[in-house]
Amino acid sequence: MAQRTAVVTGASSGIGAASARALAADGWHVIVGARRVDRIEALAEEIGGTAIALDVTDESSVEAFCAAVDTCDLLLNNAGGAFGATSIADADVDEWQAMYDVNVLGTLRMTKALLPKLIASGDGQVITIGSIAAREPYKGGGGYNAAKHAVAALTRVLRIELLGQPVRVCEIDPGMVETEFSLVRFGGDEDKAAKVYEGLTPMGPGDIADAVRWVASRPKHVNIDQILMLATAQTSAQVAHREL
Ligand code: 8X3
Repeated sequence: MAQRTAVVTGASSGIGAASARALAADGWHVIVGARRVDRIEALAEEIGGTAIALDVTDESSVEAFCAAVDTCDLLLNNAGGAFGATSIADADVDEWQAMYDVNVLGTLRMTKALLPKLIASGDGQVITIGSIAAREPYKGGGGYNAAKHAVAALTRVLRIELLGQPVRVCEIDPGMVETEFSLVRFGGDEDKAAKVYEGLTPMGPGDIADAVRWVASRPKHVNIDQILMLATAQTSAQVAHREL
């Protein structure tokens, strides 16, 4: 059988990079996309994949990226993130706009552009990295909760609309994973970012990559619809046991 191709967005770090490594180890040819080209080029070299510049918030970048993808059997929608943790009263509309653009419209752009190739695969899969924030509103979650709830809605609608087509759809919703996520959310403030994981063991990118590779390797007649993954030390977005 010809080598199968996976596209991973947001592959320059964190869950995206770990998933690209895991999929490559399972025999996939992985096309890694991100804005930070130096990082994805190094990753592609390491895993025998292909690096292509990608900004999921930019229509022409998505178009150029997808035009360079000949075949696609798996799309991992991983690019996304949170910007800020302010209350609704103090919400910054530009931050909300940016979160909507990268999380929701980024997932939409990529999925829409690659869908014909995923269908043509005869056994396509879309795996979207959501979040506990897609299931549970929390204080300071505002724009990120709204965006990730929308990502979940998009993913679940896609599953319904593709019924009868050869494309499986899965949503993986992680809780605390130590990546650049909190650093980005808090605008580079390392102290604030470190506090999120203080006194507990968060999940690592590799833990989520394990789920991705497991979902990706189920047989064609099995669709893993949704997975919620939390660190053992948390029972919801803001309830955690910390040994301080
Ligand atoms: C990241 C997890 O708890 O910050 O998606 O929303 S959380």
